[in-house]
Order: sequence, then structure tokens, then C-alpha cells
Amino acid sequence: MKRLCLFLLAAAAVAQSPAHQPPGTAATAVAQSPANQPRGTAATAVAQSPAHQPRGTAATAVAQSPAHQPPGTAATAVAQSPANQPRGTAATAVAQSPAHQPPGTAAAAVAQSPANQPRGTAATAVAQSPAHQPPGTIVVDASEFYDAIPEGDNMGGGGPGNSNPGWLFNNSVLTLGAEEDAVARIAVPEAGAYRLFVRAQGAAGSGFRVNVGGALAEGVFGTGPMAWSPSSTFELRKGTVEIRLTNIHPRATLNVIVLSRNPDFTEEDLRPLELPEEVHLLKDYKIPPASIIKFGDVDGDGRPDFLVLTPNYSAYMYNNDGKELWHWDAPEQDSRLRGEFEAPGSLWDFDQDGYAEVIHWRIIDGKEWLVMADGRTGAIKHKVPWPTPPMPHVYNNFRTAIAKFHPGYADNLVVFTDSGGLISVTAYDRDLNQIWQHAEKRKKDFFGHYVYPVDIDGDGIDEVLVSHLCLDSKGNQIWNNYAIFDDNHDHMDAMEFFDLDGDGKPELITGQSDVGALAYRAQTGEMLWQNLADHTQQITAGYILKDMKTPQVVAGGRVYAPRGGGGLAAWLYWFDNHGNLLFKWPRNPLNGNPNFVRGDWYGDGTRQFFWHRFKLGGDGKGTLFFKETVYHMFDFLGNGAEQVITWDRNVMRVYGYKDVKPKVVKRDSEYLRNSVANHTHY
Ligand SMILES: [Ca+2]
Ligand SMILES: [Ca+2]
Ligand SMILES: [Ca+2]
Ligand SMILES: [Ca+2]
Repeated sequence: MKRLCLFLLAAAAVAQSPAHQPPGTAATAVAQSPANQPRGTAATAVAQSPAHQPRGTAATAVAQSPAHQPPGTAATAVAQSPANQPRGTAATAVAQSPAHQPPGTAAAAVAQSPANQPRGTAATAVAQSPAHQPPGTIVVDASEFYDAIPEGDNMGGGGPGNSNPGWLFNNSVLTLGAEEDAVARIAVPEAGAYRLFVRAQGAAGSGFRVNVGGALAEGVFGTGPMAWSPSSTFELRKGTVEIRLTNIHPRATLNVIVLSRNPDFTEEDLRPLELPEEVHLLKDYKIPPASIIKFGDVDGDGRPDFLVLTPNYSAYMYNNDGKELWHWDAPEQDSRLRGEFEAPGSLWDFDQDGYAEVIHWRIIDGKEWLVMADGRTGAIKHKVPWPTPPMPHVYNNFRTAIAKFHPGYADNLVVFTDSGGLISVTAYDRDLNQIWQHAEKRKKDFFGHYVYPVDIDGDGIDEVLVSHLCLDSKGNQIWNNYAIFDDNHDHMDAMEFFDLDGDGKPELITGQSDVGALAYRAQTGEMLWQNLADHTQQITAGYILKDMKTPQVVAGGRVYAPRGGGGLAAWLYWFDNHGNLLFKWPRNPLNGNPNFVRGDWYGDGTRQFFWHRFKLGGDGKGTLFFKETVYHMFDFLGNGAEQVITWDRNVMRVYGYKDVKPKVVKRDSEYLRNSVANHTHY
């Protein structure tokens, strides 16, 4: 989806045609737009055909949970993500992790934030290193060169010469695609004689040299297969030293540099030093190639289980131990069409018996069904026809989310379908009885990629947002923005709800493709500000930068086909709460299609932010924290903190703060809904 937006640029200007729609085709009652709506709202059914546009690539997305989550809430499942993402992480199932070994050092001691810190004050973080730093040894992984990454270099994946099936320290590389020097500045905790070691690979004709603190080291690195090369010894003073990769002949690849007072330091000595000391690998699941992963407790043991939906819409249900409980295989028919987009599904305990049900798409006897299945067995509890015109059709955006349309426990379901010409939002009760439907003839993606049930006016009942349209709990329109953004390419890719102006009410912050980053008054749809941020795909907001009293908005700006490598790249645009650009990070986009996740990593009540494989610091820069890109974040362990879930192809891992002090935190159903189940992958 997101990528499609790209070619859209071109097309951008296509008109739209709200024109005529035969009202009243509605499937069931309600919905439909109130009278005087600007152009093309209303009505229901009808199909149209946007002629599926050739989207460029697969889709990836990321999301985050609507609405800021009340700290201290609840527990179970959700999440999801897009399909096959071409992100460029090199080696996938590489090594494993950190067998921690606290050599008692500290160089990288993570500062923790004192309990009640005014938000914003972001954990006083002391400088962090993306690796353990045992006494007498400085580990400089490739990510330390990302901050000032030259245009043309990348972090691996997606280009010739980058594939490496073997172990990579931190699963992290710098591929030198440009001749410009790559530079990192590192801390030397104590003066002394340090021997340089370089782990790099390359091919005939490639290579680079290393300059430490202004002195050139012996040897040329990155000239052949991956090699661990001891080099010169340097007398270093305590303080900061510059490491410069120079005399570059592309495309050599740096994996890691070590400066050690131990002249016999070996490659094997590196193995236990991966990732920052505070990062603990907690779970490591092998999963089928996934389109999306959803979380929820289906077996009632209090621990989140997970549903893997494949690009074909097949469903595999696993318990918390990673044991398959059941699966349902989708037929081959139209699997290519389905595979271009994220698969729809949710886990939620609709009947409150303590066992989450599985909502997903099935095809039975040639017909498409919306199914609510017993999460333990896959047996169908309820099923109704999938709310879209009969096949054949396409599967542009099929999504599900849990909504709350009445006081008490949230047990409504909303289903969003963009099946080629007709886009609809359909609401159901806990038994899959349809409550209302809102449908419009619209071009692909006009309403974005996700449906967001969020209580924007604070009355305890959800409103429903799909891109430029906000509906109330009965399906009636509250506002729309069609007059401003009538082109389907201007859809909202990602939505975040956050109180930017401190009045206690959430604003709607969106990543809106080529329109950039925008903020709206969520209650009325009034636009507050807009600023460009490349092709804005993901967005978040919070008190992240140190010493800033007002919140920031951070947008992931996508760049297409970066520098020779092809594929996608992204960087961060930091804005103040009025939309003024503060700065960008890093110096050039990094390849990948990364998400934001955020949550209480330390279990101290402060919200930490992560993007791609990095934790964002109070200076707006990222420190590599994980071997894969982040996907979701919630209290997976039930220990009072929130853990980061990463996902890369067929590997899903859960990482947490190593020194968390476990505590019982009551996670209510709204936590489960907002922070676990309704997570989106944008
Ligand atoms: Ca469970
Ligand atoms: Ca149940
Ligand atoms: Ca409301
Ligand atoms: Ca506000």
C-alpha cells in the first residue's frame, strides 16, 4: 500500500469522481452520510473499479496503536503488519543472541529514568553503545556509522554483494556504496594502547582503509569473503576518537570494528557482546512467512498467543510457547491478488469467557466469509458473508479492528474492505450480527489502509476514522476532509492520536503520503498544520527530545529507490507541535520500511520510542537495539514493563529491558484493545 503511493505521484492529479451513487443500496441499515455532505459521500454500495493500479511493490506497513495508551493498563494481544516487506536487513536468522555476560563493565550503562519524571525528560540516558563494552575493549558496530551515513552507503540488504548467510555482529553492516569517507565518533573510556581489529567483506576490487584518531591503520579491508583482520595498535587518550573508513573502493561491507587492549582479541570473543547491555532477548519464534501477526490470549493462560496470517490469508494459530494449535489453509485461487496486501484478522475475547476468538477471512464452498472462530481449535463460532461484493474483486485494503459502540466492555467489530471501486466500513456486534455499514464508491486507497476506532471526544464511545472520514458509533458522518484531499493518493497512511496542544483532547496526526505530516483537530477534522516529509508513511508523537517542554511529532519519510540499491529507504523528520521542522536523522535515509513502536520499556512509567532497529534518544538520534526491525510493543511478559516485538520474515522475537523490576500491573481490556489488538502496521 504504501508503495503504491509512489507511482501515484505520477498520477496524482487524477480527479476523483464523487458523482452519483445510488443511495440506498446499503446492505443493512444505518450508515450513510448525513445530508449535506460535500461531494461524494453517502450512500452505499455499487462497485466501481479503480482498475487496480499496478502498485509497485509489496506492502509493508506499520502502525501503532490508536490513542495514547494510558500508562498502566493491560495485556494481551494484537498487532500486525504488512506483508512481505522488502526491508533490507541482511541475514535473517543469524545467530542468536546475547548470552549476556556482564563483564561488569559499564561504559554503556543505561541510565534509567527516575520514576516520576515529567514526561519529556526522557530517561536521562547516558551515552549508549549498540554493543556490550567489556573493560579494555571498545566494540564499534556498523550502526555507529549510520548517524553520518554517506549518500550511497546502506545498512545491508537489497543490493548486490550484501548477502551474507553467515553470522553478522548485531546483524548490522555498513555497505560502502560511495567513495566518501564514513565516520563514527566513539568514546574511549580509558587511555591505553588499543589494537584495531576489523571484520569486513567485499569482492575483487573493493576495499577500504581505517583511520583511527587521525592515523591510518595497516591493511586494506573488505577485499574478499568475510574476514577478521587484526591491524595496528593505537595509543588512545580518554575521550572521543574519530574512526574514519577511507580510501574506499565500493562496495566493501563493514560488519564491526574492535579496539582492544587485548592484542589477542578474537572473533569468538565478540559473540557474547551483541546488542546494548540493557537489551535482553526473551523469545525467539520461528514462524511461517507472514503477512501479519496478531496477538491475543486464546487459551486463557494469561499469556499472549499469536496468529500468523500468511500473504495467502492462510491462518496459523500458535500458543505462547510457539506450539501450533491449529491452522486453516486458504485456497490457491486468487492468492496472488490477496498476497499483494496485508491480510485481515483480529484476536479478541468477544464473549468474555476468557478465551480470545479469532476473526479472519475464509473461503468456504467458493464464497468469502467473515469468520469468528474458537481460538483454541479454529472451529467456527459465527460466520457471515464477507462484507464486500462477490468475487471476482481485488483485495486492496481488508482490515478488522475491535470497537466500542456502547458503554461497558468493547465487543464490537469493524471490518474495512476496499475491494476495487467500493470501499466500506461495516460494524458488527459480538455475534457478528451487522449493526451498520458505510460504503462509498471510491478509488483504491481513498480511505487509507486501516480503520481506527478511537474515542476522540472522550465520551467513552468510539468514533471510527478511515482516512478523511470520521463516523460516529452508529455509522453517521461526523466530519470529512474530502474537499481538501479529494485525490485518493492523498490518503492517510498512518494515524496517531496525541494531545499536541495540552488541552486534554487528542489531535489526529497523520502520515499522509506525499502531502507529508499533518495534524488535525480530531473532533472536527480541521487541519492544524502540514509540512513535507518525503513520502510520509509512519508517524508518532510524544515527549522524546530532552529539554523540550512541548511534544514532538516524528515522521518516517520514505524515499524510493535510493542510491543504486533499489527498494525503499527512510529517515526521520522531527517536528515541533506546530509542525516546524526541527531536524532530520540520520544524515541520509536508511534502507528499509521501518515502523515506530513505543511503550514503557523500562517499566518506570515513561514512554520510550523505537524506530527501525533503533531506540530513539533524547537527542533525536537512534541507537541500534535490535537485530530485526520493530513490529509491535506491549506487555508481552506481563511484568509491568512493555517489550518490543521484532519481526523479519520468518523470525519473530521479543526483547525487553534486562533489569526490569517485575511488578503486577493491572492491564484492563482497553489496554488489550488499544495497545495489543488494534495495533496497525503503519
Ligand atoms: Ca495464552
Ligand atoms: Ca471468548
Ligand atoms: Ca466518543
Ligand atoms: Ca489537544
